[in-house]
Amino acid sequence: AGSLKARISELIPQKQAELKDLKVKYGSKKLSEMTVDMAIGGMRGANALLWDLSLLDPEEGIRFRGYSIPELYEVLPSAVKGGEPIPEAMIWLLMTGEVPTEAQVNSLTEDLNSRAALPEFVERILDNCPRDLHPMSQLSIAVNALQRDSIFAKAYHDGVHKKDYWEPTFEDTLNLIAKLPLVASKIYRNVFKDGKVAPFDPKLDYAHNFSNMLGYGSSEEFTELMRLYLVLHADHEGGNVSAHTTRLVGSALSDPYTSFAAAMGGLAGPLHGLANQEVLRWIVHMVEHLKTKNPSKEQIAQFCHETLAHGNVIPGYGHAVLRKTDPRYVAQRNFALKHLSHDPLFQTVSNLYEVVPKILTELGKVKNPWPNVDAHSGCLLCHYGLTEADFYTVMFGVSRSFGVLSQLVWDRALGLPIERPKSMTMESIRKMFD
Ligand code: FCX
Repeated sequence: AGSLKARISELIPQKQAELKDLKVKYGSKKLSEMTVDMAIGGMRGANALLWDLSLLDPEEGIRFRGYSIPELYEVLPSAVKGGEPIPEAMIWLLMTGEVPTEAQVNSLTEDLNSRAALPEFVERILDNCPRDLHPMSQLSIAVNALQRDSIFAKAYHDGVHKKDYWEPTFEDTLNLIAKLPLVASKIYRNVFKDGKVAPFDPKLDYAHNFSNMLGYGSSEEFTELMRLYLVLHADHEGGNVSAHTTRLVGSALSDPYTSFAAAMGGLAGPLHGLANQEVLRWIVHMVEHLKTKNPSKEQIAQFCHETLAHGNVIPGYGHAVLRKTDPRYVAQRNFALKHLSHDPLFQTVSNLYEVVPKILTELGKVKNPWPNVDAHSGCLLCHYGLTEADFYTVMFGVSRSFGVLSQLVWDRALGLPIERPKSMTMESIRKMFD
């Protein structure tokens, strides 16, 4: 009692009734039209997924269970007075739709900490990965290996009843969320440092252990940055590649490990999560190319034009749904203004904000010229010495587990079916309309 699992168990009948009511009342209503353009164009604008954890408004940005990012700062507890919200509180909010009490947050921290250890063979697999295997590939490998202990896969094998699917899904989800900081830290320490990971301390919270194991725990500010980072990247409604992949693969009743590993393959794409790596690489390249740590706005504009002339995108700018500056960008900018306003890299990131939107607008085809979450995260991490851009998307992945796996628990609790949209050939489309 009092645990996250107990609370979810209480909420399930209500949510099942709500879904039934939705079907009865609105089952035959149209959510949007589907045009040929949409089928060709990545299904942009198709309202085709049910996803309860968060909703993205094109103008306002993301709301998590109804709360905007500024509102999260008001309602979620923080570890430092007036500081960043605690990731465990975010997990509770995403899973239940309810703001947790401090006691509930503490119980979740304890629960997660009791699940954090890795099987030895997974550590060995990571130790045997070559250093030049991309950290995201190593993450997928480790998550797939953790699948050995999937409670859902075993329960399914043993014939668990449909109505109980959510429970082993929940166990796998919490186990995986708990283990990801150590997986990520091991990858980081192996690839970029001496391979040694600081010991896990069961008395500390999730973000504090994560920053310790990465090797940055002596800085309270970095730990606060981890809290912010882990909260901001947790979910971005259901249609983005990592969320949709988890849903799609999970809908075949693949277990949470397999579903999440697949999602990490999607997050590793440069148009999605890898953009945070690309942003930093691109800025470092610009600074080197221009031979100054403080490029002027004119120099930055010139460099942007060159990037576009080469047929490349400006990483960190644009979005498939958003049409304004990403509030996740704003939250990171606020963190920078509070803690590192004189950092030269931050100055450049700020200058980009003044230069890039105008240039992208002039192209005439970019639907959103404003920065997204990935335009800012690298400069914050760099400030504290975490300069290895190839690692950034792994941290994004740790956070993304909170949202996509919580939704997967609900997919099982609500009995959502296997996904199977209909596809068309060019010829069949022609025949339909000629
Ligand atoms: N720089 C240059 N061109 C861009 C651009 C950018 N930042 N953003 C969009 N465009 C171009 C597109 O490439 C497309 O060109 P085309 O017609 O010649 O193919 C045109 O503008 C229309 O695209 P648009 O409808 O605005 O954008 P999409 O919905 O197709 O794609 C992404 C959205 C995010 C993929 C796109 O804006 C992009 O490539 N941005 C850079 C990469 C990035 O930052 N990704 C991270 C997004 C996100 F926050 C995340 O998932 O982490």
